Amino acid sequence: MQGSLGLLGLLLLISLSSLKAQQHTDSIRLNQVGFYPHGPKRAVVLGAKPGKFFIVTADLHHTVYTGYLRTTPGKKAFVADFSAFQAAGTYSVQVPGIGLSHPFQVRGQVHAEVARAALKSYYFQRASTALPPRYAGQWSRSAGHPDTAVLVHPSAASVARPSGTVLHSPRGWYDAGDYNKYVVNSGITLGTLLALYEDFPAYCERLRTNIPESTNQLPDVLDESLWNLRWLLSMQDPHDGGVYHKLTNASFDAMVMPAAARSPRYLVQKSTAATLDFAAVMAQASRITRRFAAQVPGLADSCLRAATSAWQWAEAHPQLHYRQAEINRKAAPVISTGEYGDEDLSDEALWAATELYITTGQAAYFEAMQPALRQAPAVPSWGQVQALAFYTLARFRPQLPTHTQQELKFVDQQLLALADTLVAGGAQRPYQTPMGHRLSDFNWGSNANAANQGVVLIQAFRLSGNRQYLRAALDNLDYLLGRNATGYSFVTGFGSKPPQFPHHRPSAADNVVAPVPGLLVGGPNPGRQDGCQYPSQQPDQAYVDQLCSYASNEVAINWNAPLVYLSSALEALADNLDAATRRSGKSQHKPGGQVTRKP
Ligand code: G3I
Ligand code: 9MR
Repeated sequence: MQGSLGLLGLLLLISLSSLKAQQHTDSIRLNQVGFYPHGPKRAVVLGAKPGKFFIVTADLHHTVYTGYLRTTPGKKAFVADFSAFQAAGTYSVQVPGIGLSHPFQVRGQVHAEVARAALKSYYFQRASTALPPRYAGQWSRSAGHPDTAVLVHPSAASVARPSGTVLHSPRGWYDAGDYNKYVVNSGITLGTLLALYEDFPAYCERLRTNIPESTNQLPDVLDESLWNLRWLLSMQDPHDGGVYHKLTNASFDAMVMPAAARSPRYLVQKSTAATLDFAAVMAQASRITRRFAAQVPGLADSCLRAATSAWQWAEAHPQLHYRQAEINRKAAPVISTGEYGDEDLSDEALWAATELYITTGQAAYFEAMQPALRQAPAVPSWGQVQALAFYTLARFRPQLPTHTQQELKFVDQQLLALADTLVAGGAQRPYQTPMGHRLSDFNWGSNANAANQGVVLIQAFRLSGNRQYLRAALDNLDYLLGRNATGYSFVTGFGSKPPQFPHHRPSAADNVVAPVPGLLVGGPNPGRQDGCQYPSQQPDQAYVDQLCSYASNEVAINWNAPLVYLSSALEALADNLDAATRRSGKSQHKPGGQVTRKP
């Protein structure tokens, strides 16, 4: 008895120690999903000394590449650059004295599944419908929030629709970890997803996500967008064209499944921000759905009518801000859900005017675009959408009338200038990314800044053909998938160390161990407004994978959209990355590294 226990113990010890020998260190930070065969490949190594690093096969039997660590300025970290290694397979980086990195793949279409899952996540966010196992797998669930009897809140009361009027406003996507539906945030989300379709239509035709509409003639990204767009149409008051700011509970639902959340829902005050964002998206959707008149008859016209009347309402009410505290002083019930308040609407007005101009060609909209057109754009966020107007102008400029060309040159120049500020100094930063170019990159939803910077860089590549922008865009995807100061891959279900406990009600309440996949969490946020325990307060490390952390670990539709765009665009453009690497020397004798042996 004793002898056999001893043997068992010995066996256990042997297997534990070989497990330990193979344990992956957190000190080597890299994209945990992988790399394109001919693309750039970098890992950042913490706590290392100068010396060699190795690329080893997953079974640890072969060393396939040997390189030298390069120090970063400030000597805070070392970079292992193995771009010259191009053979497909599964590998780890090994650094003597440090250990073995998380495994990664080298292969073509290495981010295809990330892109697909990031888009599919919107299906999981659908309100008012059941998600059957056929489409949702282990995350199938019953329908929640029918939104067929929504109440007009006193703040939204009008003669035609007095307080308490019951309205129909089903479908749409849940905003985030909560179950409310906010027009402003839907605006930038749809604008970004529709921009992906307009910039990469052929790629979008191939991007299939196994949703109920996958078998129809529309690309899935459009079908998914229509789920939210049809809800959005119902947020407009047909009597005057104004758009309600949000459809919301009075306070956030408990951490329960959608079907178990039954609180009354309200349409609150109309706002200029919501109405302008609505106008922009409807104008954009109108020109896109016009190409599919056979599949969605009449929709293009409905969208354009909606956009036009929204624009007119906003012209008549240019500064009607949604200020929740003010409303709560006057009206009941008190509303305590997300505010999405914005006091500067010049960018929303520019965006709406631009989309309407591109769709209709009417000179009045071109005039309305002045003078905001002359302002330098910023990386987009829910409250700052000027860049979305610039993306649209850059896309359509070649088809616009000659008299506009001089003025619109500014757009291209400014987008390139913005991209240049993102690229500048990247090599000096510890993680070698545009992300972190300013300390203010790290705020609530910082990961969306990384993704949106990536979108700016893709735009700059499209305008200039300069591959430096494309590589910088990939740097930010590498950041999101693990080459960052936390060591997490920030997309649920991807990489070896992804978030397990996102602030996402269905993931918390569904009794499934794995969270809903394809969701980008908010990321490092030194503001720590949730009051949870964080392992670090450093701006780039202030992240905690805990359910309580809505300020760093929530998910949101406006954060996922630039991830969908960035990962899809890189998939669509990956050949250009290849050529760039080959041009800069395909040599297996590149300084600093050598291919040791084919696996
Ligand atoms: O505007 C000020 C700026 O003037 C100031 O310099 C800066 C310094 O902190 O703060 C800026 O305000 C920030 C605001 O976002 C605008 O960027 C606030 O600090 C910050 O707390 C606020 O965070 C927002 C958060 O809601 C709280 O309102 C996030 O951007 C926004 O993504 C998030 O959205 C929530 C919804 O309300 C509800 N649904 C979930 C969703 C995701 O968490
Ligand atoms: O779950 C809510 C999340 O979606 C919001 O982003 C966040 C900030 O508005 O608030 C969360 O709800 C919390 C509320 O603000 C305070 N009480 C606890 C709630 C759930 O954690």
